[in-house]
Amino acid sequence: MLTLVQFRHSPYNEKVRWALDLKGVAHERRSLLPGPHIAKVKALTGRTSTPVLVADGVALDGSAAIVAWLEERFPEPRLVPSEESLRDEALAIERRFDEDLTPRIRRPVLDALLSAPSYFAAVFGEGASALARFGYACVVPLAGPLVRKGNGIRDEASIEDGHRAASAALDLVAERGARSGYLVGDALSIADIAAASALAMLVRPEDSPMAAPRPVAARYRALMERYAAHPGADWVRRIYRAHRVRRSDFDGPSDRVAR
Ligand SMILES: N[C@@H](CCC(=O)N[C@@H](CS)C(=O)NCC(=O)O)C(=O)O
Repeated sequence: MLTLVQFRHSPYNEKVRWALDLKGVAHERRSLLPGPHIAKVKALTGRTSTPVLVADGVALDGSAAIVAWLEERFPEPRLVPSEESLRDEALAIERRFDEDLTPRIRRPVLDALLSAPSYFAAVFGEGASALARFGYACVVPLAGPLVRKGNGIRDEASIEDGHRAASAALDLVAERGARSGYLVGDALSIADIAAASALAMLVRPEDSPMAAPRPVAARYRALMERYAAHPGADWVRRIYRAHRVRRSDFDGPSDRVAR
């Protein structure tokens, strides 16, 4: 059995969940809260980042490495195009999001969430008991400086840089997605999944695992509204509607989930 150790609301975790769901891979999900995750994840990989996929006692981290591992063992449907030039293009877009755009977009997102500790707890603790969420909301302000530091949120300029990344990413998907509906070639690939998972932090497609818990905190709602009318946000909603379903949001074993 495979186990995905994850955060519920996170672009890299969403990317791996999406690949697992499309490929119909039986697995168990274990959701952790940011902060308390550190000791548990360190014990698995020696590092702290999620997602972590545990297969036969071996733990693998890094969303791109996990998707490549899945692609090799569960080739259908293909998420990495077989034609060489399309493959290079798709992997380059995945890399651009993973290494540049996604971490920068995350800054205004985390900044808005940290300004509302109980909403931060609602987002990351979705599915946990009300008591657990309340307890977590109390410690979020203490963890805030660490989360900010770990995500490069130093000052207003670093948040503004995140907004520039958000605009660049939305322009990219609006432009490239206008041809066939997909970023590379004429079928869904890891490029679409990496881009849509990252932009889902801002767009929060309804009826998806990345939907924003209601009621949405005011600063976070303002952030969502800032980008809602961008044509790139339409692309994200379209990709989610066509290729992602709410029922893929679960904790525990996947065989208990209705397909
Ligand atoms: N390059 C990594 C980035 C993963 C990452 O940044 N994960 C964040 C959640 S979005 C995380 O677990 N942060 C907590 C930490 O690193 O301790 C990947 O592709 O998986």
